[in-house]
Amino acid sequence: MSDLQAVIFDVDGTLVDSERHGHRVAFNRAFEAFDLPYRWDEDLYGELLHTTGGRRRIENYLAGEGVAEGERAELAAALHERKTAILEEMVDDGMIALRPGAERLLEELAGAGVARAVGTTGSRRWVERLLRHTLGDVEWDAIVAGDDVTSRKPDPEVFTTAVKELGQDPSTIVVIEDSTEGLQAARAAGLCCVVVTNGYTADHDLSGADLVLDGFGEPGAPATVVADPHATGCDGILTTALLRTLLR
Ligand code: XBP
Ligand code: MG
Repeated sequence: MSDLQAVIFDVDGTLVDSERHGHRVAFNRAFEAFDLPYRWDEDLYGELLHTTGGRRRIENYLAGEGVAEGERAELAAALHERKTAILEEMVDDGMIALRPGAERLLEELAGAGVARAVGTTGSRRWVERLLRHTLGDVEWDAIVAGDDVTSRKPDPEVFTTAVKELGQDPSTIVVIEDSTEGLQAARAAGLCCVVVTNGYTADHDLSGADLVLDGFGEPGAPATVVADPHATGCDGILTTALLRTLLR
């Protein structure tokens, strides 16, 4: 039975509940700055989130709005550049906060000698700023962002890249994700996956997860186990006292 050696954390929706009042607001402010009429309300954004990667999300939306193909790519890139700058300001203003229990889990993993990594579709520019701003003293063993891969979740490239950088046996690694796309990416990379749901992903198809929780929990306020399917035989590491106790 291999022991837990590393945890790869997703960012958006997992370490931080950043989409509804973070990214979505930044996208809308970018549309406004370009005098465009588009506004993504909370419900629409929940649907758009199934396209991972903000620039692709914009480009696909512009296609739906009838913007000509030749113009779409350039406009999406310019809008995404502005959105990223706005998000960096939101990070600096402390508007993107850690989810409850995330910092404690990271500290206790470090105390147990478990390596910690990040595997996100988000852009490195704001990801590194956010990690510095919220978890400045965490020494990450690997950070893989959307810029570092050619294919985004549910493609496994983010996680296969993180596994390479960690240099650990995949059977000793757990991914913590929030969404169906992230879960599919982890499973396609052959990794165990724990899902912590949020307002946007509680109704996602999370079949294939090894454990589904409604958050990280805090001492005295444990997370609720939404599903405990042991779907992929990761019991060898999921039942380690550390992970089970911390995540329950
Ligand atoms: C979530 C994403 C990202 C963010 C927006 O990433 O799909 O695209 O929605 O960030 P994850 P960018 O859950 O993998 O952290 O605009 O920088 O893409
Ligand atoms: Mg996510």
